[in-house]
Amino acid sequence: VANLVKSMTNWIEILEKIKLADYRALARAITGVENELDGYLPFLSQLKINQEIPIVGITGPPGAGKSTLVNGLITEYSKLGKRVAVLAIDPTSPFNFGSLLGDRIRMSSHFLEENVFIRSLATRGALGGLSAKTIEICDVLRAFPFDMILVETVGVGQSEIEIVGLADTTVLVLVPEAGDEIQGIKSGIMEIADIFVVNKADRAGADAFANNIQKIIHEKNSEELAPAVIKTIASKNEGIDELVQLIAEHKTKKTAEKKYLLLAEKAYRLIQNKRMKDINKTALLADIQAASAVPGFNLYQFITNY
Ligand SMILES: Nc1nc2c(ncn2[C@@H]2O[C@H](COP(=O)(O)OP(=O)(O)OP(=O)(O)O)[C@@H](O)[C@H]2O)c(=O)[nH]1
Ligand SMILES: [Mg+2]
Repeated sequence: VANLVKSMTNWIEILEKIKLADYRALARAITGVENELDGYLPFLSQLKINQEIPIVGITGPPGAGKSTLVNGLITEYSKLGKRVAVLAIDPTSPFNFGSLLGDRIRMSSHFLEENVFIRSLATRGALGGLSAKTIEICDVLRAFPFDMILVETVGVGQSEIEIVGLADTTVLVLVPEAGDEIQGIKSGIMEIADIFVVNKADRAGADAFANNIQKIIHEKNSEELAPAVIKTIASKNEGIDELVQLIAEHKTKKTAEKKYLLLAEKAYRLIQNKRMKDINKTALLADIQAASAVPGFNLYQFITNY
């Protein structure tokens, strides 16, 4: 009991400090939520979450240039005096924004320290996939006075679909070489993106690829609802200002309906996680091993015990 009280006192302190834009408290809160430290649920219920802070999901295949784009976006938003949080989920390459930023922008580190918060989150293998604690951590970030939250996820299959339930705006980053994968894109990812970015437009085939995407989009959507397609060269900071513009426009266009849909989607996932909480995968494996050794084992009978 003493321990619990102690950590609760901590949480209250953290809560107060987050309101005052204390980055260290924010980092501690995220760690606490990520590891489900005692008292994290009451902490979450006490948060004053600003739903107006936009969450922009940046997704796409490995190496498409997502981090480079995020870096460019940070630069643009910083120029506009905005405070930005970046959440990198399961980054395939170690995040080294320090060096990225050092190379590309000669911005005072003081400014960066005050206006940019970067955090990676490992969720691979976690029960429930991408959203293990992503929703909660984004909400912690929205209790802090950020102007914008960027979430980078490597999109291979399910994860880019999941980002849609989280982000207000989903940016799908593709590269011209993805041409042969366009079939795969058609069959699902196509529906999720609000903005298509054809990055590495310095490479051959970018125009043809962008036109191809345009064609598919316009077959499926009315003129008004068709997602935008732009070409960028993230490594040269080309097209970033246009992307900033498109993100802002999408925010204004976003309907109230989508807002409720998003909230319902998040609630669904949180409830799902809550209900599955007592299911231990390792124990499940052991149970099923024992049970399936018995002749006549039936999976449907087996799960009725759960
Ligand atoms: N030619 C060219 N290279 C680029 C461009 N944008 C990024 N790159 C390079 O592509 C490589 C991958 O870029 P990242 O930004 O790390 O890509 P990512 O999508 O974040 O990669 P993961 O997080 O590992 O999935 C780097 O070497 C970048 O310098 C571009 O517009 N043109
Ligand atoms: Mg990356």
